[in-house]
This record gives sequence, structure tokens and C-alpha cells, in this order.
Amino acid sequence: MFVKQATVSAPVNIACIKYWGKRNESLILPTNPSLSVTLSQDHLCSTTTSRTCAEYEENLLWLNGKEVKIDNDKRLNTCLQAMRKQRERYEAKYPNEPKISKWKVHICSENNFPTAAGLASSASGFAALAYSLAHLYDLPLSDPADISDLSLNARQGSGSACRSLFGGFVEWQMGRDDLLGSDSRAVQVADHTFWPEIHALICIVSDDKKGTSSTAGMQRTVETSALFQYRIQHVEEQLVDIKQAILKKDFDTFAKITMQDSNQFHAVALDTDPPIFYMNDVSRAIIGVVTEYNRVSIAAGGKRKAAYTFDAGPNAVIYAPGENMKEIIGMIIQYFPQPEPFKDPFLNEVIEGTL
Ligand code: 2P0
Repeated sequence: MFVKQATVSAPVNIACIKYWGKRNESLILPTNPSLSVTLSQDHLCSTTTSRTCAEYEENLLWLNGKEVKIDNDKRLNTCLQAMRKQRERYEAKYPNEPKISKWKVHICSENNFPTAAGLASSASGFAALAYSLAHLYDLPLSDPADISDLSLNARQGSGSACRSLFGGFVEWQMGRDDLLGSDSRAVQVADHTFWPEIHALICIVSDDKKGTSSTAGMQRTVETSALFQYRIQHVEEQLVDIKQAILKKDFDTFAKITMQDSNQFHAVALDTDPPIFYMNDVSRAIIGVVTEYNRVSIAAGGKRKAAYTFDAGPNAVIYAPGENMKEIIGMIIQYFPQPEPFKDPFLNEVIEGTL
């Protein structure tokens, strides 16, 4: 029996300029461009194996051990069919290659972080799915333009997934093609080696499943929020400025724009009818701690030393140069006592709340 399979991993990404709103629901075309940082593969990622053979009778996915019928899931199916079409073109071009495009697939996907941790897994999940199918089907992957092309398929699984195909700093261009979405793709702004001094601290505030899903929440925002209309007209300016800040390694501006955009996204969520509250009191207290930390630095003639950002949930991500991280973790532990001592995975030492 001829069996072909491919296994890949894709990491989680955290946006500095948030994606919130679709102009086309079925093609997943955004109302604004966005920009994110892809986290290191070692910590938060999805690992996916795609396998195909002539004997399989249906397309199946096991997501963290739970079986899902792909044909009943619109987004999974769209992603798979798009990849199959590309394989068909490949088989037409190379007639001696095995004709596997018609065979059913079995896919197994696992996250190396608890699904219940309140961290978005659809981005890493659909990125790993598209990437593993591209390997399975021998599609070109050697050039950044190939990965950008693949991002068109990952995007149709979950919008933010297109950004997880690249490491480092990644832009999702909104594109202009409303008919096919052929130019709404991810492009790399700078790779993961460009600014390695920037670290991300993820603060799990709550592991509850969020009340309003991103998909439903952003649709409601598009329909009801007046503030959202302001946002989509101005967010591109912020994106241009943050890209410049990244390329200049200007952390102060990067931090300012990241925090402004997080605040504006949550303001827009609150301006939705009925309102959406993603942050809670602890989230707001973390904003207070980071704001005070930056205020003290600026008052002493320095610059911003950390940036918070919050997605569609209460958990915080704090970006900061690695040299500030020990201080930041100490502060967080002091204000938000932890049940277990915190061991920094980079410094490999236990940090106490001693500031
Ligand atoms: C982002 N989020 O840019 C923003 C910030 C949440 C807040 O991308 O409907 O799960 O699958 O395209 O990708 C969450 O949106 O939504 C998201 P769909 P997705 O990271």
C-alpha cells in the first residue's frame, strides 16, 4: 500500500496591529491590514501530520485527539480543496508523479499548549494544516513568494493563520481583489533573526473559553460600531509607522503603536452593540503596571520599556527587550502572586517578586 505523509509545525502569532473585521465572510478578506510577531516554535505551536493513501474512504481530522469530519466543516474543506486543486495542476505538469490529488486525507493536529489556556490556536492550527498539505502535495515552498501564495489558502481556514506561515514580523496585506481575494496575503517584514532582543511574556489571566468568538464578534462590530469606521480609515497609517519602527529597531515607537492599537481594538469591541468585553479587571491592572513602568522610565529621561497587547480574551502579551524581562516578570509576580515559583525559560532561574 502506497502511503504518503508529511509532518510540520507552525507557531502562534500575536498581532501588534489587530485584524478585526471582514469585508467578505466566505473568502475571509479583512477590512484592514494587520501585522504580527510570530512566536518561537519551541513554546506555542501546532504540529500537524497529513497522510493520504488510495484506501482511505473519507477525509478525517483528529484535532487534539478528537475526530472531525472535514467534509462537514466549511473552512477545513475550503482549505483542503484549494490545496488539492494545486496538486492537480502539479500532476498535469508532471505526469509521472503519483495521482494522489483524488485520494482522501487523514490529518492529525496537536497543540503543544493546553487548548483551554485561552490562547488562540486557530492561527497556528490552520497554518500547520496548509503547510503540511503543501508538503504532502509537493507544492513549491522554497521561495518567500511561494509561502505568500500558500498564505492565501491558510487565510481561508482562519484569517490570522496566514501570518503564522512566516517567522519574525509579518504583515497581512488586505488586498484589493474582492472577487477572488488573490492579493490578500501574508508577507514577511523582517525575519526572526532581525530583532532577537524582543521577547514576549504571555500572562494567562484566565483559561476560560471566551464568551464571544472572534468570528462572531468582528461581524457584529462591522455591523454596529461607528468607531470601527474611524479605525479602518486610520489603521493603515499606524501600520506604516510600526513597520518603520521595526526596521529601525525603535522599541519606543513600536511599543507606543502596539499599545495604542490594542486599546483601540478593545474600544471598538466595547462600541459594538451589544458590547463585547474581552479584558477583565486583571487585564486592566496589567495595563496599569506596564503604564507605570513606562512612566517611571520616561520621567527619568528614558523611553518605553515594555508594551502590552490583548487579543480577543483577557490574557496579556507583554513585548519587551530581553534585558527588561527579569524586572517585568518580578513586577508581575509581585502584583499578581503566582501559585508556583516562576522559572524563566531563557535565564533558567527562579524569579521572585522582589521589586
Ligand atoms: C489578530 N484576532 O489580529 C486579531 C486580534 C483576535 C484579536 O485574528 O474569523 O480567529 O477565523 O478569520 O483569525 C482572531 O481572528 O478569525 C484574530 P477568523 P481569527 O490576531
